[in-house]
Amino acid sequence: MNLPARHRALAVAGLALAGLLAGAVPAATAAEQAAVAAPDIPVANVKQHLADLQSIANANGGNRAHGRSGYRASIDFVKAKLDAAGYTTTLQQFTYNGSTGYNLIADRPGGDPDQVIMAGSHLDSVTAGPGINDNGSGSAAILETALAVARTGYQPAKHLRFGWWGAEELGLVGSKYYVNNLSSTERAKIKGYLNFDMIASPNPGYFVYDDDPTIEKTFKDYFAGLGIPTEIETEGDGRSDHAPFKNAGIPVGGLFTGADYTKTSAQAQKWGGTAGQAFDRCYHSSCDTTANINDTALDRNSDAIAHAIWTLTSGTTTPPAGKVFENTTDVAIPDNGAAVTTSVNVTGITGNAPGNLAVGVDIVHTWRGDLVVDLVAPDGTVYNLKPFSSSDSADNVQTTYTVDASSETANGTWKLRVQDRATYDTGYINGFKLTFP
Ligand code: DTR
Ligand code: CA
Ligand code: ZN
Ligand code: ZN
Repeated sequence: MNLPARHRALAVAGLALAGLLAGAVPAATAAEQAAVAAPDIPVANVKQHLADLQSIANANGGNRAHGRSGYRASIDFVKAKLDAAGYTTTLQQFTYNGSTGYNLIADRPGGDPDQVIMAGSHLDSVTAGPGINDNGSGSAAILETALAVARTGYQPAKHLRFGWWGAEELGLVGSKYYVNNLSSTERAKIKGYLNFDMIASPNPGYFVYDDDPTIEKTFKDYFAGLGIPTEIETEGDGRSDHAPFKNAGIPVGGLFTGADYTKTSAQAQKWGGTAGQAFDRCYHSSCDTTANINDTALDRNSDAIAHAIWTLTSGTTTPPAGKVFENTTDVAIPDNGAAVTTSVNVTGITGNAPGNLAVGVDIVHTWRGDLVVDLVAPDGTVYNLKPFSSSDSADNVQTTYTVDASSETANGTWKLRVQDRATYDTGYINGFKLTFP
């Protein structure tokens, strides 16, 4: 809108009044507020949780291990944030090696109680150090995702539950205790468990657990949409907290960026980083501090976690039919400036795109009338999704467009192009998603 902010309110009032007189100015319809892609998880927030866990270790003998004060302080830290965000939290106690251990379970009120989707991470460290990658990274990422569910007001169709496990380093003690103490009825309600243990290794790989195919596909399609290759996690099923769930017959999945194994030259070719060096040289060491985190891996995996939780808790028992290619990296839109783009790399689709290509657009921007939004096909063909409109004062473009892209080859890089053509309102691209039937 090309009016100074101080005049905008008057303009809006004028339009509203005109609307009342001449039929209401159309507010965004429910269809226009169609289901929004999972939000971008701000990596700065995740890093702040890691800094807080580092401070806790510093104040408690340098670690956050089972039976030590640093672990209970970590539990209290996470619980306080979840209580404040409206979660129903439960502290489950157990004893191991003569010390009291704790699992923290957090339930999001609502959703189908007979269909539970659970995400978990172990919160304990080894005694040698603060355990920021192992496993502050997983714990902080699911904490921020839980806070994002509350922040956005997302209402999962299925019941969403989170778990932070104690004494994983001593043999998956906390998660085993939790699963063993589920009644058969409660256990049968858990339709999926997602595990996140070491998701920001400094020399990262992008590994996806090859257990439940639906969960695996959800993660692999997400990374494919970003053009990031993944590998199957092959270090062994028994190596983290998904094992007790899998042994109980619950579908499991998860993400991993590698521990003390060495990155090969082929892996360094596809992911960058250093061949011949461990994914995490500080594994189970005192140097596993906030300096032992790869921010890009933390960001990508946090966003992948949110994508999976939004997808798997939606009304369908499987991800949307077909292949989804999505990018949730934020892109700032310059006020009254040059167009910006975000893209997805479509692979594995034979032939042309469909006549009903679903284009999910999520743009956070005041006075959306300023914006022109286009889909640009791999060959450069432009499909206008939204024209400039001097009178559309509503905020945000969060909807799914259907485009006849049948003349386009499906595979390749598709772009969402956005330009702000008036001053005084700003925003950013929050997400772009293509769904092929
Ligand atoms: N046992 C985990 C680290 C670990 C090793 N391999 C995997 C595979 C999948 C997840 C985690 C791991 C720990 O030290 O916490
Ligand atoms: Ca992010
Ligand atoms: Zn460990
Ligand atoms: Zn771990």
